[in-house]
Amino acid sequence: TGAAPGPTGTKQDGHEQRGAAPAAAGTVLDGQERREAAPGAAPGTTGTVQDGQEQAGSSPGMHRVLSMDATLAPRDPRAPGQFGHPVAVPDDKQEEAKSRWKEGNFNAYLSDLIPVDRAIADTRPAGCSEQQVHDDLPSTSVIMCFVDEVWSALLRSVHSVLSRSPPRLLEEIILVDDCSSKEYLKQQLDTYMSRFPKVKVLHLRERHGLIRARLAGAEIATGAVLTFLDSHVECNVGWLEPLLERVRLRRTKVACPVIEVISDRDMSYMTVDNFQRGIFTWPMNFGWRQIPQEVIEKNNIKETDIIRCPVMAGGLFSIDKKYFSELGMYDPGLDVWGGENMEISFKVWMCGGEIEIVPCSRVGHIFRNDNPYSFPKDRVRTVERNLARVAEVWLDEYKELFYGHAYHLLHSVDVGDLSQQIQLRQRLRCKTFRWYLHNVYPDLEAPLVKASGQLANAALAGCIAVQGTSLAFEECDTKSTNQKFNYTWLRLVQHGELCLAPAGVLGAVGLRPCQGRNRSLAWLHRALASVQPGLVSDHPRLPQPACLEVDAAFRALRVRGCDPRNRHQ
Ligand code: UD2
Ligand code: MN
Repeated sequence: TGAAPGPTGTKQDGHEQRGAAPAAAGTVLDGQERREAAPGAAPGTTGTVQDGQEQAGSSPGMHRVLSMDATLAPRDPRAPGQFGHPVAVPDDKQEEAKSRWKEGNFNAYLSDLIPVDRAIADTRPAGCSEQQVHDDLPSTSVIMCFVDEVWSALLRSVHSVLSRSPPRLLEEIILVDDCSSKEYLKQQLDTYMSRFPKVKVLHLRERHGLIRARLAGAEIATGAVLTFLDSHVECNVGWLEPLLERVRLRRTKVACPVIEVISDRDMSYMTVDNFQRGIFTWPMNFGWRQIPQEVIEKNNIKETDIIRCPVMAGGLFSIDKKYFSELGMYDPGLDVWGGENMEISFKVWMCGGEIEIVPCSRVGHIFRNDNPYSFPKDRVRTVERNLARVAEVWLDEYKELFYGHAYHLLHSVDVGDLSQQIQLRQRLRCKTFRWYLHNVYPDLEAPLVKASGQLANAALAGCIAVQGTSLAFEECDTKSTNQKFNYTWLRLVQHGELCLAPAGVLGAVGLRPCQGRNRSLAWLHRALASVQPGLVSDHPRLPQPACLEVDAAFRALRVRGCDPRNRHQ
């Protein structure tokens, strides 16, 4: 395959591609029927993507999940956006709406128009409202950090928590203001929130970035469980208890709701396809992937079954507070935005925990196409550096795949001091990334070697061969082990412990002991002419581009300036 794009360019999270369908109109009322039509209790199955879920009758010490929806009979049923319906911008407000888009990279005008406590459709799968949860669930601190959030979106997030969470389980809501510049997020926010005793506002005096802002919130939290949310969400009916139930079941379970979509354009609340896992592709881009239909059928997976995920999206999850602290929380060396979801996911799985999506817990989120706030340093570099930190600490030998897909990072990124993180991993006796791949994410393609085979030149009908510690060019023979080379993700052309390398200024090519990260040993596999791809040395002291070439007279190998017409290259 061709070179995959680095973390550069595209947003690190693949949220935009999230398949979304409008929630059926009137679902609020339909919900009841659906619930009654739900099939009876069936034992869950345990599989790789799924975890057995106890179905309960009327067990002592348990109760049916509380619907807790004060908004089901809304104050103003005819208000725009009520029940999560789409809203249109009036013709004479188009300009205004457009000019306000940048405030949050979504329709801030419409957000202000719809009630901060609107009702939304109960999008839970049939059966969820019958599920039993324990009476003694742990209480939670909800932590929401934000920088320059749109006022009404922030309020709606808070109200959705207040009106749809059992008060007994909601210890507090901690709003961490990550040094916003907007005036209304200062005094006015404190004043508004002062009428809700459970809401605390923490103003950071300098910009921490979302990762360290969450840590600041966690530090003052008093609940047994921490529940992190973004500041532009709407928690749906019955969202909290199913999350806490998982943590209660085992304190190393990290529970994520299904993230539904609040349209950035019309503010409608949309459900998403069921059976989606959080996954990543190289170089650690987050994405969603549907569980294949045959897997669903074979394992008889139901819509309400827990889905185990290789990685979480990042923003919304509940975690036991003590466990989070044992895990060292987040690497505090991660800046601003990005990569922390990979870090926490690898850490949880490799150090004995689990990441789960709980289909009976649903929270809407406004997905934006771009971050609406500025990055103190370059955005792309910030995210890349965060990911490189994660790769260095958690990926073991597989970090070569990360760098292989983001090759430019290999020699340009300064990841900073990692000793604390490496010590933490040792102290926790976490498993290897290889273990993670085999047990948690077996469907990820992660071959340690990128390609292997012969290095042939078609025009001269010969192959490169190793003879002792030097190189020769001879007749191709697929059976000859001397002609077998590996091409690694770090761009090394490797034969055992030896690597193909330009030697000295005269342009001769020989064999040298391999060293993982060494540009002078690296070769880029590039199509130069239309014929076939060749090897271009990445040696920093050779004139670029320098191509691997067969000296036809002496049948020796050398590097020379690339020339598309030279068929010996
Ligand atoms: C996703 C996650 C987000 C985070 C991010 C990767 C979801 C729904 N969202 O991107 O939580 O894991 O991936 O890092 O899974 N914020 C600050 N200070 C900053 C930057 C952001 O407080 O310097 C706040 C921001 O106001 C928001 C939250 O952090 O409430 C997450 O940021 P986002 O909404 O821009 O991230 P998102 O949803 O694109
Ligand atoms: Mn967000």
